[in-house]
Amino acid sequence: MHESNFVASSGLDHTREVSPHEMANAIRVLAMDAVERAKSGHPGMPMGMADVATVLFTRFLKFDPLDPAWPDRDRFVLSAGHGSMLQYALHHLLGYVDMTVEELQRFRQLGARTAGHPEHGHALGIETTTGPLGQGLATAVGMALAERMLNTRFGDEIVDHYTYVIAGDGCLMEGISHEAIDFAGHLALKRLIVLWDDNRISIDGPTALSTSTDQLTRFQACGWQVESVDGHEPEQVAAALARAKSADRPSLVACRTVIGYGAPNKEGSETAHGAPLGQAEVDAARIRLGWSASPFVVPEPIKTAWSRAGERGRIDRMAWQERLANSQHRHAFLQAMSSYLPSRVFEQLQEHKRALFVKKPTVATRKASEMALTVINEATDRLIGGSADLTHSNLTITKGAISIKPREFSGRYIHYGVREHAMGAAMNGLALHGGFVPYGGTFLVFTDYARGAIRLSALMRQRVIYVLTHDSIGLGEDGPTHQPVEHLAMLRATPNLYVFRPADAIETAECWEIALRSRETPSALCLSRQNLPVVRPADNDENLCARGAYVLYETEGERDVTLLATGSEVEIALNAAKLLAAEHAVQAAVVSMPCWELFESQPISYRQEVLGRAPRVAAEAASRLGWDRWLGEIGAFVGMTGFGASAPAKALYEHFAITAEAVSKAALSLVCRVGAADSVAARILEKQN
Ligand SMILES: Cc1ncc(C[n+]2csc(CCOP(=O)(O)OP(=O)(O)O)c2C)c(N)n1
Ligand SMILES: [Mg+2]
Repeated sequence: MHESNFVASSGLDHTREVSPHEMANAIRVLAMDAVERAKSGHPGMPMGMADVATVLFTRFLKFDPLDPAWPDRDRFVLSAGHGSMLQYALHHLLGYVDMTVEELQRFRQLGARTAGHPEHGHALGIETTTGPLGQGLATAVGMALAERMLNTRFGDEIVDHYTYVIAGDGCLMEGISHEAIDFAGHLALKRLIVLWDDNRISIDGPTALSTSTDQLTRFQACGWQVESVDGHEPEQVAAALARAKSADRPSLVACRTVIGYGAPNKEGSETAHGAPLGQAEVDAARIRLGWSASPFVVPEPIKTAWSRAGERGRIDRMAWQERLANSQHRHAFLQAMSSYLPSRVFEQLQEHKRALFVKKPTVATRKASEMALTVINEATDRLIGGSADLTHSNLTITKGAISIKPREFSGRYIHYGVREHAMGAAMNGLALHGGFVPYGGTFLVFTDYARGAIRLSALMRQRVIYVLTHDSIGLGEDGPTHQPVEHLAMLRATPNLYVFRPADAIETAECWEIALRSRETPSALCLSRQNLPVVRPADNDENLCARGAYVLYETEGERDVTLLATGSEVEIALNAAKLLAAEHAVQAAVVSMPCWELFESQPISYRQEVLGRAPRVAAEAASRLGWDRWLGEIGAFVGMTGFGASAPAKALYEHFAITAEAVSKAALSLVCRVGAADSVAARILEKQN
């Protein structure tokens, strides 16, 4: 099949026409050489998709390697991230300055730009980190959505690009793909074009081992335009791409390919998927492809043809810059694309905080979040809200916010549907694309369903804000399926993620401020369903949550014990402190700890000052895991030891003994156990007499 691909490509005539197949062979050879040198990697996918990628990058994709961040470039997402050498080979051939041949030779080595899977920020032009299959596809939905929303705001003159995805069988098998295609199809999200590497092979062998879905029918049922082509016939691929570009909906192009194309003994089989081909097979493939050049060497005419392809976008880019320079939207567009939010957002939040000190509202922190959002969204249109079908529980929509609808992208609120994972990934896409700060809501317990995307928000250093309400047994009657226990620990274990659990309306406003200012860290705002009083005693313009933890209530004399708590349990800790003082003459300080990560980053002197030297008791209606970091050797913990139950919140707090009495009892027994007991005992005796 496709014998025309196997043509000699090392002739010395530098002026002759180079065929698309020869250009594709450059990708194939670089991919197999790099994997061979690294003794690790995936040659099959780049070799199979080389023809498709050549058509896309030489005839369709709008980009300029000299300005990889050009805002109106087309976005390209390699959702099948294991085929990373496809992207690295393309970048090298197209002239991305950082993708030198040395980088290809250092594929998968420490510190190389050519990481095992494409990582956003490691090399120019990598739009998103991929590898967890299906994520790229769902992230691309967010990018395509961002394009449409910005286009509505700024017009075709400035925003006019496409989002292309290469996805494999694995991406389409993953559940997240269904959330993503269903959602994109519903919105009629045109300009999103998925090229499916339909090679019918995955790691275990033929995909027939585990799936018999008719993918075209599935996509079609979700509202996509679909067609199928021979992925080794460039003209077929090009014709399909042209049709996809003019579709009024998202498009799937199923590209029938042969994995490991060109490797005579391994092509078409899973043996080409994820291991070096072996030198003998690489040599045989070279002969088959008619490629006599040494490893990592691309013959001159082919190299030149690729360089020319890399220059295609330059004129477009310069014309765009000219249009922008003369556009009435210039200033607004540049501001929108900057990662800094207007200062009025923070000024308004400060005003809001002052008003809260006066009113001292007793509200659930989810409500306090809505109050903060109302202020923020009035001050800027940069935030794009949403929820996974829990809008009125998460309180994520603000007054006047219009919803995004099919073919209508002027709104600023997204009904993601019951699709937590795709919501997280789409928010990553919105953030990566630029122009927006996405926030989206679900119940804290369902972060399990969005975990893959949350992890990538953190890894990619994106400002994505997760609004996670119903943050404990305090949600009550819905029961243990809905009551998070281990989720705070899971989120806190995730690097580069701020996990906020504010105690009242003031802390909530402060946490929102930090989340918005954190341009390279995503945030998880864990919020209560139940009402909570304002616990912050004194009016203070300083954002105390920014220190992660602070002393909310200090004892007059030396502390006997320090009570640590977050969120809804701060009120309980304060009551426990009162109880300890009134009934036992025990001096307890109370520390609110809305964000461990920020506290961890404070100078040790501050941490010591806050934590004090007295024994510590922590209260949090969640699992203990992680708390020992703050408790020290002799601390006590009041919280959950198993799953919750279905009952009114008050009954649950009693039942699971997360009460002021329980905290006070734990504190008392701790104080009696340690040396401080003598002086405390004396005071207790004195009181009793
Ligand atoms: C979420 C997730 N699960 C499992 C893997 C491990 N994995 C990497 S590639 C692959 C098979 C993918 O098959 P396909 O997309 O058809 O790629 P091909 O073999 O055709 O290159 C698997 C299971 C992964 N990367 N991500
Ligand atoms: Mg496959």
